[in-house]
Amino acid sequence: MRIDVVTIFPDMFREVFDFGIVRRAREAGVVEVHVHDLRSWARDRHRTTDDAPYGGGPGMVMKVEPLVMACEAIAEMSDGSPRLVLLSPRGAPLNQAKVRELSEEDHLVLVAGRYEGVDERFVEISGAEEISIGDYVLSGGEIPAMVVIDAVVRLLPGAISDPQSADEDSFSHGVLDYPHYTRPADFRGSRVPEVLLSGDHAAVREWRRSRALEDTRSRRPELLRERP
Ligand code: 9D3
Repeated sequence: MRIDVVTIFPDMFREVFDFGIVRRAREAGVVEVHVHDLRSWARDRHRTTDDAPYGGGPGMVMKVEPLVMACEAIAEMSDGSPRLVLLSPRGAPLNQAKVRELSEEDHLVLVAGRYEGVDERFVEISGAEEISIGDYVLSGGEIPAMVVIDAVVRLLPGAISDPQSADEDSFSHGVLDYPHYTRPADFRGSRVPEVLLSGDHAAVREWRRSRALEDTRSRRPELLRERP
């Protein structure tokens, strides 16, 4: 998979791709990530990428021209038309089903917004799909873009040494994960549930299944109601 990011803060991305699964996936040739400075497509002397909103109001709006130019240039870097995503608080909330869908693409272009928002004509002209990572206010789309990359890359074939762990996760089955324990069996009198020490694999499986359901019911009941 190829992933391109368009941002006015390319430096925010440098480090995050150098650790963990994303790094391993890059080294294995499973994914190629390119980060672009939107300012390279700003044509005026000050390389302006934002301007005041028509109709008034607070803050600034990202200009349509550099965004469209950037996406057109990036589309030409690969054959076919990439899947274009704008990270936006107005977007559809990200979930694991969407992550899985994105992970099946050959080429993703992620556009990180800043300021109050992006000129709506960019969305119309480019056909970008708007995605939010949740109902809280961040200062831009860069961290959401990193979230999408992290979630997508770990699903790519070859990114994780044990592919079972990718699909046994929370949300893949619509319930939370079961709780985990490791040594010591007794820490300050707090003991690991006896069944996990028993060696009875069927009993362990049943305990995990029931704790996962129980915890989902008490913490995230809406996951059970939304189950497909
Ligand atoms: C009062 C209007 N604000 C909308 C909630 C303006 C506004 C706040 C923050 C406009 C843009 C932003 C920057 N945020 C993002 O670009 C963003 C985001 C987010 O803030 N939360 C969750 N997901 C995302 S994806 C992009």
